[in-house]
Amino acid sequence: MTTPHPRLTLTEEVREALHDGRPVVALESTIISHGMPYPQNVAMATEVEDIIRSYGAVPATIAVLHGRPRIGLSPDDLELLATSPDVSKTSVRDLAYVVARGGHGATTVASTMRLAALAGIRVFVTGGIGGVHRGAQTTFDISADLTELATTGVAVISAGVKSILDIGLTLETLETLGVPVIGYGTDEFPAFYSRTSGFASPMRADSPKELAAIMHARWDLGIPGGLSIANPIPLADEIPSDQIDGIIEQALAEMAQAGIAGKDATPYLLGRIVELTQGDSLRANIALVKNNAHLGAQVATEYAALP
Ligand code: PSU
Ligand code: MN
Repeated sequence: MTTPHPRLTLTEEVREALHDGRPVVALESTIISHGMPYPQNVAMATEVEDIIRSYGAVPATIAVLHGRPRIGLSPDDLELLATSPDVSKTSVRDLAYVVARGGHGATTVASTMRLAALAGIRVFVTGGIGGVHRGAQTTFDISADLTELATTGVAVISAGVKSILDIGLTLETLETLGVPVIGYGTDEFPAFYSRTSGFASPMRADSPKELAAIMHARWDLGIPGGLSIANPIPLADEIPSDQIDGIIEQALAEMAQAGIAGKDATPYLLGRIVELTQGDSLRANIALVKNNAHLGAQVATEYAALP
């Protein structure tokens, strides 16, 4: 491990783990600041870090604070991200702007991947990735998460893509971009709240070891870019698609009515779905992130153990 990039601030715990080649798991912060309400957001962030530590791996939650990209955060940092209105949703487009102005930024999947890669972290756990929005034929709204997966070498563990997005077009775009999409223990691509989506998963793996082997093979072959590992929500926590689909349709219609678009679309929809499900979607969201943390810690451990 070379010296950390001078723009990054790493916690001691993360710096030592990377130096020693021990497993480190990156975590994003948009999910905290703009993906869940307080106080469930900070409770989730803390529990997820604890799950990763329970495997002997080190969590590295990533954000920009006072203009410094931070790899690993303190409990006070998490509280700030969970409560402050001065934290902007920061994708790759926004990173330089937030850094140069000394602001606070909650990083999306795309910018978290970029900063994780800069720090030398190869495994990243989140809830859901962004994708091709419904109606993208006219809005052109395609998340930078997809283009980042095409270029930055980090394995992203999510519970798939929720049906606020066009799942079919998202999978097609990932194929075009050369991104492997691997269902974990499933032949069907999962749809975040639901274990099923009606779309086949292009690839399948059944153990953390297999996943680590695919990561290793890709990068050993000199293929840049990341991998999307899709881990279905546990059965006990799932909201079946026939229950959630109508609510998603309603939230989408209300968003169109309100004229909300662009970077505000995903936070608006997530918040509205929590309201319309009276918190059921939030409970499912927290459960699936924790489930992904269990898998991510094991994948990072297997990957670190490779020769
Ligand atoms: N999906 C969720 N929760 C989230 C997000 C997506 O269930 O918090 C966030 C992630 O940070 C993701 C971002 O990278 O939304 C995508 O936003 P956009 O579509 O504006 O790129
Ligand atoms: Mn967008």
